[in-house]
Amino acid sequence: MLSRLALIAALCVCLVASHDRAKAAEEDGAVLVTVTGKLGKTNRGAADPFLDAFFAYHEVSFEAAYAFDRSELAALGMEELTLSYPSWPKAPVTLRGPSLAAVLDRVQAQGKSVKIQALDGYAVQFEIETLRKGRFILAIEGDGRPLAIGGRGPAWLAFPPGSYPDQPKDSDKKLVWPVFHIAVE
Ligand SMILES: Nc1nc2c(c(=O)[nH]1)N[C@H]1C(S)=C(S)[C@@H](COP(=O)(O)O)O[C@H]1N2
Ligand SMILES: [Mo]
Repeated sequence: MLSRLALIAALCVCLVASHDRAKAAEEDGAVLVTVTGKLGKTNRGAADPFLDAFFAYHEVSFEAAYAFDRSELAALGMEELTLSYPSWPKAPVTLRGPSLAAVLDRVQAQGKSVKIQALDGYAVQFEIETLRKGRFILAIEGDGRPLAIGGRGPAWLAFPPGSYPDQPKDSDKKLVWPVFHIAVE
């Protein structure tokens, strides 16, 4: 009797394990955004001089960092922002992604400001206080589709007009697209 129970238990363990593998294969796990700098919590080690070539290209080095894949960003809670700036096409764009505040909380950000950097090297700086007060999201979805590389993806820093002190009413210049790196300073 006992051995039959043990067999059933072992079978269950195997089934759960293979289910987890299937799930892992479904979520591709590719990192979209990496947070570096003054963090209380990290989930990866130092930049690899060979494999982390794009960080090296941008002269970004780190001993530890927090790497977010799509599912981990989504798990922070998807906020929705329907946005339009005067220079944009007439139809507003609906963007979804976690709030910057949620990202900063997850990594236990300990600095005063953050630099948000795009693939082309374009970067903007914000006081953490400003990010926490406003409606800043790290959008990973636009009009129902994942933001793609070649488009505005992997992530787009989005916020409505009037989100930071002295933001000109019509200016979307700090809405950084192809975001891949956030440095807490
Ligand atoms: N990565 C990246 N993001 C960027 C920029 C850029 O050059 N590179 N330009 C900024 C500026 S100056 C503006 S006005 C807005 C809108 O740029 P677009 O009109 O090229 O979409 O994106 C901002 N985000
Ligand atoms: Mo601009």
